Amino acid sequence: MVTLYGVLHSRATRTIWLLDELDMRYDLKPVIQAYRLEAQGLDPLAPDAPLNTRSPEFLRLSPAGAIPVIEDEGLLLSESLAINLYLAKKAGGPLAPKDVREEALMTQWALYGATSIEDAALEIMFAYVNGADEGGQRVIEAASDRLRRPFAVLETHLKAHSHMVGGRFTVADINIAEVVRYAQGHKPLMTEFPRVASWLEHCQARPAFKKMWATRLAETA
Ligand SMILES: N[C@@H](CCC(=O)N[C@@H](CS)C(=O)NCC(=O)O)C(=O)O
Repeated sequence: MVTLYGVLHSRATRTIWLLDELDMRYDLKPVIQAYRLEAQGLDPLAPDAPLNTRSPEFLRLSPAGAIPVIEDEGLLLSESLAINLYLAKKAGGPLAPKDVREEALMTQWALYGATSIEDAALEIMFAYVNGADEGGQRVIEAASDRLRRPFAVLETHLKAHSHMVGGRFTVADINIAEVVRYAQGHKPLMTEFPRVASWLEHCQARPAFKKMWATRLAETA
């Protein structure tokens, strides 16, 4: 069985969504971000601290000190988008690439999401989490400016294609949806890209996303 280290308030969401889509059993071992403990005034290295991204035991699994990480039959793997591509390929079926060309396209979109979208989208999400005050609004505007070009790429792609790859819902949709989601709270940006917005809503209407989201909302840590 796959062991997944992480919490739902992290990029582990994308792997949990995929695991449920694949109906793959997994064991979730909670590992919280060290910075979240510090924000609560706790020392991540205190003997009674919960397992966190700076715990020596966790750093043995993830030298980068980042969640999510999976352990599967002796394979230790980090980087959420790579984890998802691996799990989809291992499971096979419609979410996986059907050939090397689809695999190449799925890799292309995962890298595009990570390098051209994720950072700016996260800035928007954190600005809203922190109350979107005047400084936050400036961050949101600057991040939106950086996202207009990659979102236009997605918009053009989704005008011609129902999904990211292969004309069906795949791991590529999960990987891009989970990166775009960070900017979803900024409605003025999303309304500029109606195809992206409707594709995202369609992805998020899937039972596996809803299950993951309900679990995330219930997470106390
Ligand atoms: N590119 C990595 C990023 C992993 C990452 O930064 N994870 C955050 C949580 S979403 C983390 O563990 N931060 C640890 C910390 O800052 O202590 C991935 O996609 O897995």
